Amino acid sequence: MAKVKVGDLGKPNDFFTGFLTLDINAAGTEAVYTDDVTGETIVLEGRGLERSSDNDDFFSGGTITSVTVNNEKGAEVLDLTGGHYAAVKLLPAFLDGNFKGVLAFLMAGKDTVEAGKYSATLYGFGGNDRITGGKADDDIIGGAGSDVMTGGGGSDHFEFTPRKDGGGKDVITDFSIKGHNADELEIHGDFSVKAAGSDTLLKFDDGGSLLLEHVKKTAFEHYWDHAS
Ligand SMILES: [Ca+2]
Ligand SMILES: [Ca+2]
Repeated sequence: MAKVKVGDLGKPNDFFTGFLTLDINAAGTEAVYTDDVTGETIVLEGRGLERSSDNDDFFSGGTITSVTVNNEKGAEVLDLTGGHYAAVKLLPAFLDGNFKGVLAFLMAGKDTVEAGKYSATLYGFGGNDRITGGKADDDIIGGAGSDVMTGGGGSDHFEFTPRKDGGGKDVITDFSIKGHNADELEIHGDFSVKAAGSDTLLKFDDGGSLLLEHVKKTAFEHYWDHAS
């Protein structure tokens, strides 16, 4: 289970051009990918980190336990701790899905994801995640698994896609329907609306559900009629 703090990351796929240089320290405990074009860096800590003899940019072994991503100005935009990853799989994940592919690889399990002081795009990816936005306006996308999401301050945008296999019981703890910090809900799929005490439960035709805590069914229906 990794703990992830996300700063001013912007759109993940704007990160890293693919022109990367890999440096590894002699002890095999720290490795740094530097983007030769932008100066952005990914700092990896772990153990037994080894460079592939076939390709300078690949690892041939080792375990990554923490990851820090810095932008072109050297500011930290993502900090991940408590992970356990086979280093050999990192660059293939990048080649497969750019930097978003790296994040999907790092965050495939059950994670806690938190925003810093900037607006952030917070992905949960696979696994049952706990995602918490900050004071600013955040984009929150839980992905697969059953995720618990809290927007925090600001006007947050939640994106929900039900899964065909019926998995995914998500919860939004602080969805705000009105006022100047009203949140937005973007839903891909058809659903029915049920009252659940003082909460509202959206049940999706393809399986899965989304619980909006502290939102009354009538208030949600009024909101959705105007939003869609
Ligand atoms: Ca998830
Ligand atoms: Ca927020």
